[in-house]
Amino acid sequence: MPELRIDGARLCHSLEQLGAVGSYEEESTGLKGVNRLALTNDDRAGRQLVKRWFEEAGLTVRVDAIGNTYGRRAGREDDATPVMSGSHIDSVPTGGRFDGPLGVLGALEVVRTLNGAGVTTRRPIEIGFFTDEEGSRFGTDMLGSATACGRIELDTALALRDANEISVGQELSRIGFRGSARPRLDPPHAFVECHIEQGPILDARGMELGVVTGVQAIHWRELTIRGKSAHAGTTPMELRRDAGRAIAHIQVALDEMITSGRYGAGMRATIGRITLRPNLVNVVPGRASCTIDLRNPSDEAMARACEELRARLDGIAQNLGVEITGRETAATASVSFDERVRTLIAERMVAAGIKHEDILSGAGHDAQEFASICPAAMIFVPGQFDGISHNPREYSTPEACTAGIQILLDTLVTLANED
Ligand code: HGY
Ligand code: MN
Ligand code: MN
Repeated sequence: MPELRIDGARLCHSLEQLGAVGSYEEESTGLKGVNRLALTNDDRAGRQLVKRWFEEAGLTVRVDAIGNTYGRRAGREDDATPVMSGSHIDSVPTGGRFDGPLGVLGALEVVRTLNGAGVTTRRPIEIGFFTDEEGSRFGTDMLGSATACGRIELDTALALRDANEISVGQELSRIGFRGSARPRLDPPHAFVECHIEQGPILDARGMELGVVTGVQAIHWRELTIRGKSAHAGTTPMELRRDAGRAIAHIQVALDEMITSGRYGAGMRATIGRITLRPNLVNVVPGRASCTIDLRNPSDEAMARACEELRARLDGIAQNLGVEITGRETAATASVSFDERVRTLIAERMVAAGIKHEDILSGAGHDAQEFASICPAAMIFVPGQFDGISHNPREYSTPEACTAGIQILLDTLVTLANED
């Protein structure tokens, strides 16, 4: 087996090219961000570009009924169970160039390197990108990979609607990515994803890469608060039913739940989106909505926190005379990645003399869906500027990206050549 070295310049060039699709200039800084919201025209353009690259790399491409797009590289024993790798190319509206594309284009770089070396593996290798990993538009994260691995039924996924009541199914048809392949995957031999850490830990500890131990539990909720609009000057406080004030109380309740320590040091809560109506300076908001994103490494603590949150919401509604209704939009239990594959990854990092450590993922990833059907694991690449992500400042160095994808190649080739 010739020594296989990925082409870091080619990888970074592909990241630049894809990063230019759906790019925008952040007014305040002039920085280039990425807005490839799921199933928009920009997402379509990104999908078409990567799908063409898959075809140019000689892969057999298929698109499934939820828009997941796979490229298959034949193995010597082509009916052997494939080894898989991939991630997502949709972004949050204020995204960066690396979140998702590093895993998709890194897997493509592995294929391009094998092609260049004329190396065939025993097992087939399948690479892909999954629909709407971010959940920013249709409300639930890992939509495509969850459908591929069976956590979400296809019909449920297709029926999800965005804020304008447009469904996933309609948009997939509109952008030409509503494929015919069945979305439910047969369990692959293994699934490995390379992704940026999206946080400050690895860089702060001087680590070059991370071996991901698992993903923490995630719980998303959308709340609607109904009160009564009133004049801000003439309405005494005790007569108000202020929907906006309810959100302030919810934030204070979440703060108290976190600082109490009742749910462990790892508990995190975010109210990321707030809308007020009529949203005017001199009118008490009669209606409001907000999202709550809870994260916790412990499923048990997450369940207790959700329980207390429900009770807190009832109390706030009663005290302020408002109605609070809500729906859970995402709920994934904590996931542990496969010991054997993690060890295999760590051994390659040791052999390459790469400083690395184990790390729990704070963010959700497609690999966590695969953990329910096959041995799955992840490689983390550290980011600069405290690892900021979901932001135009998102940046990982070419050296870090190259190191991460080189380990991805070494790992995938080992897995694809084993019995
Ligand atoms: O929200 C997350 O953890 C991921 O970025 N979808
Ligand atoms: Mn991601
Ligand atoms: Mn993300």
